[in-house]
Amino acid sequence: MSLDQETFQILRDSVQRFVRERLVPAEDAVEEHDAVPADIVADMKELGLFGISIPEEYGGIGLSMAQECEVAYELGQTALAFRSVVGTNIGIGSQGILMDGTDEQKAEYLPRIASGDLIVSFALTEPDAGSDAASLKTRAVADGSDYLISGSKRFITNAPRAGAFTLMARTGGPGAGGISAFIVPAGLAGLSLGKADKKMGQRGTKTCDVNLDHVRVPAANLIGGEPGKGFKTAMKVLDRGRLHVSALSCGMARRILQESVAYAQQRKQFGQRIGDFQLVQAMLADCQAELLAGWSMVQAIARRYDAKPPGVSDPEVSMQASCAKLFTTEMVGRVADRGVQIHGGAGYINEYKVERFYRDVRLLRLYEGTTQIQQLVIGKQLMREA
Ligand code: COS
Repeated sequence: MSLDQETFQILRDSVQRFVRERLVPAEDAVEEHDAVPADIVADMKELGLFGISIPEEYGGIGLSMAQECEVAYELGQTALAFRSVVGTNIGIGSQGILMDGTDEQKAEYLPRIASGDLIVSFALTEPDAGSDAASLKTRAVADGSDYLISGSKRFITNAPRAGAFTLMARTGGPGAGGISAFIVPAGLAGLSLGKADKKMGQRGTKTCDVNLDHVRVPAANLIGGEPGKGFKTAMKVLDRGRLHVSALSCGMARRILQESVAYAQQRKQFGQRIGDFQLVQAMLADCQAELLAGWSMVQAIARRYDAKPPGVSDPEVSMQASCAKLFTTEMVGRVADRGVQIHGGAGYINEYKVERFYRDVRLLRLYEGTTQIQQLVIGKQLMREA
């Protein structure tokens, strides 16, 4: 699946323009009000951003992973809350349905996800199951032609906006093999949301708990129609998501570098621009080199991801996606840290973009698998290959 290069170029240019002309000027409002304005969400729909990863037959744009990464790179160059609005529809919320759903499930849900009329969240994490996802406790018990689902999900991105959840619950015994994935509509009786999480950064991004008390879900909503496959679905979705987050990290690194160069150009100390000092140039140079390394890595691995059959897991590619996430999310952390350093005291003041970005990027090393989980995935695969 991919869009022809010429049409893709047009799309990428529009996204670039949209980021520059619509999103960057709205960054302060998002920071102040902790919300992405509704007219911007409407424009995102118009641009087709909710459906970039969904095939054209379901109303999406049908980008390849490499193309999706290019778009994520552009969206990474502004406050990360904007990307978060479309992020779950593009990635972790929709992809389980696309990869492993039945034809009926795809036909019912994907067109509305692609248009942005339905926001879909990914509900894997629980109060006691974060990195150890296979230990999740939410239970789905068969009851006639339904399942009754009970449990609690934590830090669920876009839950307050969601019309449906791709939700992992235990239908069988302990461990990964006992987990199934369901499409759970948000309005069902017994489903309730916790209070909004107050986060360190990424203001405007909405997360909260999702609580389920005997929520009756038709068996037809079991993704793929077969129980016990949900953990693998979640892992495949995360492989993709990790590449997307890597591209996003590179985009944000680029923005922070631009902010830092601009500041170094105008700020004067000791009678000259601080950008003329070699110690400042060294920090800028390290940012540039690491950004180039990260972005080259993401593009190469995204092409390898595209070369394998869609929806099928390849342990080597999964390992490489983890390498990308490990490197790029740590890299943008270092870039943000240097960005603050270059700005000096101003970098600690909220009016300057680097102060916010410094807080925003901290999450990149945590969600869709911490750095340590990426290390485990990489290490395990290396040992397996040996
Ligand atoms: N694609 C497809 N299948 C995968 C897979 C992948 N990327 N990774 C693992 N699997 C399969 C394994 O092959 C195994 O299948 P079999 O039982 O048939 O052999 C099964 O899933 C269990 O795998 P494993 O034994 O490796 O599972 P672990 O419990 O050791 O967990 C980690 C593996 C730690 C990597 C996993 O739990 C993980 O990614 N945790 C982080 C979760 C996360 O990212 N959370 C973020 C929240 S979402 S924003």
